[in-house]
Amino acid sequence: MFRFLTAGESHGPGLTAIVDGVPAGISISAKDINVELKRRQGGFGRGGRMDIESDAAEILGGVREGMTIGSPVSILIRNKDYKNWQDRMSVEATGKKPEPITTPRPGHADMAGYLKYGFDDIRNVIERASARETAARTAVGAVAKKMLTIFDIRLASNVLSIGDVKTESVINDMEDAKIINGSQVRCINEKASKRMVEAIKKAKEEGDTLGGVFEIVVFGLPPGLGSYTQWDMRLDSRLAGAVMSIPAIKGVAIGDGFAVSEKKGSQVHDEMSLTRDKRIKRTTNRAGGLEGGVTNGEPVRVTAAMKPIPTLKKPLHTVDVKSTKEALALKERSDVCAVPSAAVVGEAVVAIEVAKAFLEKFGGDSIKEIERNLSSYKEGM
Ligand code: EPS
Repeated sequence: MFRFLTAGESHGPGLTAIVDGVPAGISISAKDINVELKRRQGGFGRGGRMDIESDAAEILGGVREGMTIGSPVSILIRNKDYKNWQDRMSVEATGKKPEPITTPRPGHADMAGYLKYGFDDIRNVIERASARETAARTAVGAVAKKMLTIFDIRLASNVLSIGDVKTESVINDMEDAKIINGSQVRCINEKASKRMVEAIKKAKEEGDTLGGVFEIVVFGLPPGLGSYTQWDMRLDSRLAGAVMSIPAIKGVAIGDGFAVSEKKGSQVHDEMSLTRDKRIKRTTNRAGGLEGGVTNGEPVRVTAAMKPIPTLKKPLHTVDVKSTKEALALKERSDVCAVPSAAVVGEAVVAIEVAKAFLEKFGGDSIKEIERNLSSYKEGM
């Protein structure tokens, strides 16, 4: 079973991930992971922290001579910023209690975490709830992507809106991914990209933040991943859960999502016909590649809505939990918009779920074994 855990605080020494169930025989290097880490760090609207960090993975286990060996893959990403935070984030006891944070930001995990764990310093919550954790998940996603690429399964993401600036342009093939990588906001539509950048600039001037919508598309999936036989085997629900677990995501849709509720059945379902060589084809993919929670051979399409980041330069009203007086929320350095980064994280978490489902269906301890299983499945189709 492909599974993983991450650990680490945003301003602590670093982030770690252990990925278990990685088949033997995948060629991987820190460089491969770093490409994804760099993509995640980019995007117009990121704050000062990204000028400090240049995320780099160190692989500490599970890889020998550039190949996975079936053992757990262990990854470390150091936080460069830790050196500036040792007074507040020391792992070892210093005897000097850092000044506690007592003004929770509405919309952040601050208040919920403070109540849940009974802390007197909200810093303990901020540090782990921070979206910095997604760097570790992006690294895990890079391992999943490396495996999927062997089987010609590829992923791309595209920003569909930032604030009220929207585009209808969606990803049609992997060629589109190249255009998107060239956009400052990871949006395929050049005009919309420019307007999105302007919207972020304006929000920054106003001391505000912006959310948005992005899509993730997976190409090359064989039919039959996931299962309708149990609720927790349905791949659509697993993908939705994985994408919803990215900080600030408030909505996830598969295929045409919420829009299908307004339409008639004849306008929603993807009809089947035969090609000249008698293969079954679909003319539309409104289902987003999933029927009954199982891949149907069409590209899988997931869309996610991200709320604006809750750390505002022009802080919101809150209550100081120590003095119990009304106050202004914590004003920390932060991003103005992280939708393009979240889209890259979306690719990672979708890659992880797809890799899990792929290994459930074709699983083996080595890539060679998986190749045999896949080709025998395809022969029987
Ligand atoms: C984040 C706040 C900012 C972001 C951070 C997520 O960090 P800082 O407080 O250090 O300025 O930059 O994102 C990352 C560090 C990252 O790697 O994505 C938050 O509160 O969630």
